[in-house]
This record gives sequence, C-alpha cells and structure tokens, in this order.
Amino acid sequence: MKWAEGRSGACCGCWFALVDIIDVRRGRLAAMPIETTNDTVILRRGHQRAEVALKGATVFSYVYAGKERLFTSSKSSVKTADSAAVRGGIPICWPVFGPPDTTARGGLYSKLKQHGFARTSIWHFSEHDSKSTDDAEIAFFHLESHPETLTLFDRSFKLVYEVQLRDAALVAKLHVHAPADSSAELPFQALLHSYLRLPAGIKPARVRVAPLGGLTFRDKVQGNVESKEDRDVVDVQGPNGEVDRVYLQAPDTLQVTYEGAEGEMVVKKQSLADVVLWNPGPDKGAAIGDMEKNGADKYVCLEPGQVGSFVELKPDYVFATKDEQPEDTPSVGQRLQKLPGDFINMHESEEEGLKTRLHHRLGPEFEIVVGKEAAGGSVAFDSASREQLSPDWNINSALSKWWRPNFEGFMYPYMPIHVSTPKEVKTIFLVDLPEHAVLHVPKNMKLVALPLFELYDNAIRYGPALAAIPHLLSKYDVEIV
Ligand code: TA6
Repeated sequence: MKWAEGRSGACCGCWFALVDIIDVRRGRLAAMPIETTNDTVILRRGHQRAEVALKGATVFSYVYAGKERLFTSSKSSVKTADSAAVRGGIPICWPVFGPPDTTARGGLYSKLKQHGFARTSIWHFSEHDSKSTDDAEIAFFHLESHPETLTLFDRSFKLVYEVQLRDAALVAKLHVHAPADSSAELPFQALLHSYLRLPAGIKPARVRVAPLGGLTFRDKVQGNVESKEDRDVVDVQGPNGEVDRVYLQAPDTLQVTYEGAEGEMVVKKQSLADVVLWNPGPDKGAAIGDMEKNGADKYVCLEPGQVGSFVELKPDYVFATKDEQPEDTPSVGQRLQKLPGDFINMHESEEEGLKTRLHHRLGPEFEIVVGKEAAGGSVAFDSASREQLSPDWNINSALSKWWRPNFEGFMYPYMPIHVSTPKEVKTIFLVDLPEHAVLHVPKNMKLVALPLFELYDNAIRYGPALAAIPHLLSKYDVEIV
C-alpha cells in the first residue's frame, strides 16, 4: 500500500492538496462508470471497487484483487441520516485533528468536536466534475462553508475531495481553498484517518512500522508527552495493546510489515509532515460504541496528516471596490487601441509616477498619511497597516518604450528618424505583484488578468504594444507553481 505524493500550490485563494494513494501494483484494468446510491458513490474499474459515503466523503471500502483493503466497523452506518462519523475507511479530519484547542485564535475552534466537522458533514458529489479517464475513475466531492459551518468555524472555505480509482491504486486528494474574497487567514490541520485492514489472522501486535527511528513523537497514551523514538522498526504494542502516537516530520516513505508473515504495505506521502499510528487495543476498542466485536484486532490506523502545526492559508488578493473614476477615452475600441496607463507629472520619475498611478487606480479610497498628522486629526496607523491596505508595488523593469511622433494615435517601438520631439512616450513596466494585497478597483472599471496566449501576436485586438508583451517576457524564466 503506498501513500503517494501531494503538492501544494496557490491559485485565486489558495489550494493546499493533501494526497494519499493506496497503491497495490497490478496490470491495467477496464474502466467502468460511476454509480450513485442515496448515500454513497461507487467506483468500479475491472475487478476493483471503491465506495464513498456522502457523509464525510468517507472512502469506506476499497476492494482490490478480491480483498477489502480498508476496515469499516459493521456497527457503523454510512447513511447520511446517521450523524456519527463513519467508524473506519478514510475519515477526513478537518479543520482540526484531535480535541480542539478551545482558546486558540480567540476561540475559533471552541465549538468544534474532535477531528472537526468534515467527516460528519454531507458532501456534494459533483457529477459534473467527475469523469472516466484512461487511467482512472475519478469522483469529486465538494464541501463549502455555509451558515451551519460558519457557526462552528467562522471561516470561509471550500474543500474539494478527489477520489480516483486507478488500475492498481486508490487515490484520495484533499484540496483546501481559502476563497480570494475572504479577508482572514484560514488556519487548519488536516489528516486522513485511514483504517488499514490487516490480513486475515494478523493482529496489531504483529504489525511493524518503519523507519521511525530518531523521530520526535507525542505519546497520547502517556499524556501527550513528547519523546524521541529510539527504534527504527516500531511494533504496534502498548499498554493493553494501545498505541496512539503522533510522529512529527515523519519520512515520506513508511513500510508496514507483519512479524512472521509475508506481505507489506508502503505508505508514501508528501506535503503531509506527520503521521499518526493508532490502535486502541482490545479493551478500549471494545468500549468504542460503534466498534464491531473484536474490531480493534482487524486494523491499524496509519494516518498521514498535517497535525504538528497548522497550515495558514491566506487569501492571495482581496478585491474591494471604490468610487468610479473618469475614463479619458470613452469608447472601448479606442481604449483597446490606446495603451492603458496615465501621464506622470514633470518632477516624477517614470517608476514613481507608475507607483502613484497604481495607487490611485488600485489603492484604498482614502489616503493614509503614515506617522504624520493627517488632515483633520492624527492617524495611528503604522507602516504594516498601510501595506495591508495598499500594496507596495515593486517596479521590476521597463519592458518597452513606444513613441508617438505627432498628434495621430499610432505609436512606434522606436523614435522615427524624422522626429525630433515626440508628442508622447509610453513605457511598459514589469511590476511584481505583492504576495498578498487588497486591490480597490473603481466601480466603473475591471481588473483583468489576461493569459499570455491571448495577447500573443494579437495586435488586431490589443494593438502592437500589448501584443508584443509575450515576446518581451520570454527573456524571463517564469516558475509555474
Ligand atoms: O488518530 C488517533 C485518534 O486521535 C485517537 O486518539 C482516537 O481518538 C482516534 O483518533 C479515534 O477518534 P474518534 O473521534 O474517531 O473516536
């Protein structure tokens, strides 16, 4: 069994992707359509089968090569009408793992239950996004913040859970999105609480997990005391069989083997710093209300997650509006032909002039005079506040200059030889966007993000100067994240 790689990237808002892949290698199997029932979604591919409960988007069954690879207690219900989390499969722990810290961040988590609300919420199965590809049957599930979640956790969010049944793997990806229009950060923990079914006849005490040597771990059986693991190979044995350990900064590849028996499972992970190893032991297992008889003997939880620290997803850009600003070229056609931008004052350098114009166009409505008396009273803002309200634009470099020799509209990327004093020079600058910014856009304007392929060689629509920008940017190495 292999936990595969994850990646985290950013888009409008931020995405943080946690990935785990249950991967048992075999040849390619035939693809089959996705089936839905009132409470579940069923993926089939050749002889493989996965079933996901809408409750918690919990993958509660994964059958490969005729064997069930996950443990789900027969006393647990996957029905949406049942409010309890599924006891087994891969419950999603989000936005917290374990009992919430009720005082942190002004009580942000104080209304949450253990492991958060994602695993007990009813997720929406997105038939529209779901698809069959050469490599997998892929089902998408969404959970967005709504009045009920906002009373529990006062943050906007969107979770997208992607379950892929591949030829020889089950992929479960959790993406966390902090909407760009949210003004607050989105601090969360996340963990995929996987109940790995043990081969018949193997009990937890014969399970070995490696390599864990040298790691710091929090032992929840010993009151969350933090210790150093001195064993490279850890056996799932503890007081009365109970093991409950949070290994911090664990290796991205872990092996699960069985004392005196064949077979192994490989757990591989990325962007999931930590891993939890848990089994309640027979006594505590029997005390769990929805645990089937001797259920605790049939699984070990090896749970990749981000639990040692919180992820802080910050909205990239917050878009606010402000009063209209006069347009100096009434027609759209003219505006497209006329380069955007504005004129600078005599004493201004081009860079300073551009910063002033950017602030005028996209800065906050009102002017903040930092550190001095503002008209009509003193302002207690410090420089940090000012940055939050108005980005400090970094003018990177001049990309091109365009000259207008006379009163006609046309401009040239060179000074025509017969012209001594051009009527106008326009300089196009590359400006680095700050990492986060509040952009106040005048109500009568739009802030447009144009892909380079739209501009490329499209002088008919955008004029020669803008259409030339992709060529000019080609000298830069752009890192796509
Ligand atoms: O992941 C281990 C753990 O945090 C254990 O401490 C135990 O509480 C387990 O999760 C199950 O929690 P649950 O709320 O599903 O009963």
